[in-house]
Amino acid sequence: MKKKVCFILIVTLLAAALSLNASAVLHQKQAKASYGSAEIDGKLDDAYKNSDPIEARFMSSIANQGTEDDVDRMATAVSYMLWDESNIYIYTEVTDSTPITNPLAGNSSDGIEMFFDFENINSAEASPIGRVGNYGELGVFLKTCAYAQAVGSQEYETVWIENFSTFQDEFLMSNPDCKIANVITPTGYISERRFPLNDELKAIIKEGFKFGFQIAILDDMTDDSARDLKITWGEAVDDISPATWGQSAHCDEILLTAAPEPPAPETEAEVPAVSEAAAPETVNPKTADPVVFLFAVSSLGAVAAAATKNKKNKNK
Ligand SMILES: [Ca+2]
Ligand SMILES: [Ca+2]
Ligand SMILES: [Ca+2]
Repeated sequence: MKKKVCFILIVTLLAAALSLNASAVLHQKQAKASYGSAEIDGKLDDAYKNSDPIEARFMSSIANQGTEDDVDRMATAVSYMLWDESNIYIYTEVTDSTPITNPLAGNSSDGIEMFFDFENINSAEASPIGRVGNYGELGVFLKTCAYAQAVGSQEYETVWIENFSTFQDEFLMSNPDCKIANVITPTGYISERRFPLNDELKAIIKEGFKFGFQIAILDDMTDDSARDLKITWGEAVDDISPATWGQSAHCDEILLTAAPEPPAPETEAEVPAVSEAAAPETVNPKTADPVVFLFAVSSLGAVAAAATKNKKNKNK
């Protein structure tokens, strides 16, 4: 009888564990994003250094003219995120050895895709293999083609992928507070951008809040407006890549933290008090020197005069 009870207990516990796992949000990695703000100018503000680096180095998918041989020279990136009461900021530096030069024929070229799952709905429960449809009412899917300005295709610099959230489509797509700075570098490009929070997000964006996030770097290696590789922060789960569109595109996790405390000011070493009476007299050399000089000259003069007088007296 005892054995039977134990068996039922184990089966129940196993079923509970499996059920918990099935509803778990698919987050494998976590990066801290510090409280702070930044100027959108393509330069790394000091505040970003308080956040964890988010490194995109996982080759998620090969498409178009891409081959396995291209993986050795794929683009890689490091990003830093900041948050404050009004905005999310993200700075990304990309190394891309195959920059494009031709005008763009679409938005799938050298650039960056970012996914923000603020409601953490990208769960295994929502879909057995991850994401379904969109990122909910508060989701954001934004994109930039980094060389858009340089190749005369400005319309692809800020790209909002529609129908991925109500928040993005209604609040962000024509919002003048959204800013972006793409800067071409000798080794690739830097992309810095910010987007404002709506009232619902302002209510939940706080220290300690966690949300789903993924970043994908698109690498066009043949200059034909068709990306060949996609490189992500997240890594494959059960052979399903974070960038397998329509199936997974799973998000990893951002944890919002406070800005670090400023270092305490150094305590000044105690200097023994010097009483006024004991304080040495200060001498101003600029004014003192001529006085001393005059005194010395007049003294010498007096001595010389006395000596001459004595001499004269002796001679007399
Ligand atoms: Ca900056
Ligand atoms: Ca490229
Ligand atoms: Ca290509």
